[in-house]
Amino acid sequence: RTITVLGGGVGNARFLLGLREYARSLPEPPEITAVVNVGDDIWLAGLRITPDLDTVMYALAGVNDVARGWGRVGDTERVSAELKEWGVGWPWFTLGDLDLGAHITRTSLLRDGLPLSAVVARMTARWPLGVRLVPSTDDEVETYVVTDDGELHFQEWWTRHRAALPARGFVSRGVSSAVPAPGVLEAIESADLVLLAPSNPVVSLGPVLEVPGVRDAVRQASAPVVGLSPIIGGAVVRGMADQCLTAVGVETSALAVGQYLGARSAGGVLDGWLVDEVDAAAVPELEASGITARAVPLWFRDAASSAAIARAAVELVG
Ligand code: GDP
Ligand code: FO1
Ligand code: CA
Repeated sequence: RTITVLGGGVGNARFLLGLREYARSLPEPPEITAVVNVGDDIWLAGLRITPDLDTVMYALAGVNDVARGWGRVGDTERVSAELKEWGVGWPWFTLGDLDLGAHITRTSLLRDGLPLSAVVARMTARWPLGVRLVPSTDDEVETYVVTDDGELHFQEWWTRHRAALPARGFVSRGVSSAVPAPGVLEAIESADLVLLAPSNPVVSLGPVLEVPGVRDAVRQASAPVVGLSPIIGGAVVRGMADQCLTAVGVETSALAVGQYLGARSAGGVLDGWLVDEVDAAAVPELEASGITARAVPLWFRDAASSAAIARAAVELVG
């Protein structure tokens, strides 16, 4: 059996930890492939930074900074302080010393001519992750935020402005000529189950599905497609996804996000949608829109609760 997961950074990483845990408890563990968003990626200080891929890689390797949600645990910022003195990079964007090892390695391999997917395969081989990571595309497709004062890179809007500048929308620069990375369409088409992680639906899942061919592959997959709500009780569990939802006119609720992704039977991407217990009232309305729904605890608290969430997602649509 094979399971393919689409997602972004933190929400995706937490879910994948649970899915890996659950998979390992099965007599025949499925192979897991994660197709990861590259829309947050950026060139900074001459280096290619890939936040969502790194967040997932570090979390699965057990070397991530759990409290902060990005970068390496126990990292230091000596080089970053020097970059500030030199006036290179962004003063509000910290590249940790250990983290810089990854950015230098990635940039070096890219400059040798390797596509990003090959770079990710090389770098993730350092640890036994138990999940194959694939970028959604090898092309540079970066998310820009449309504001009243023009467009700015998603990373500047998110980290410098903490998503507080009113956003009118998001654009994936270069997406129309992008192609899915090798293995992406195959992973979706040949999977026994496709899962949408509880990721930011607008700037994590959105840019993955927007790569030409990916949304159609999900819509036409022979496997069931099941998503997990990143919204619990009308609030984002962490982060600023509510600002992104507001910008695209979607209410911050498990029901609205499920309907935004939509039933596959009605032009969307979902067969099933898991919501938290506190959102149980949304289940009948979701089912009326053609989405199989169930309410279960959706907070990733520890290995056991995360594995139980993964199991509920795997078992939602038979
Ligand atoms: P990012 O790229 O780092 O922003 O991470 P993702 O896009 O993969 O996921 C971000 C989303 O994860 C946030 O909007 C949160 O709502 C969601 N999230 C984080 N922790 C939890 C959790 O414990 N349970 C659920 N259901 N969602 C979570
Ligand atoms: N987030 C911050 O809020 N401040 C930072 O200085 C910062 C640095 C950073 C460096 C590498 C990396 O992979 C991620 C980093 N992040 C930082 C997280 C990142 O900006 C966002 O949380 C994600 O792109 C949203 O998914
Ligand atoms: Ca992200």
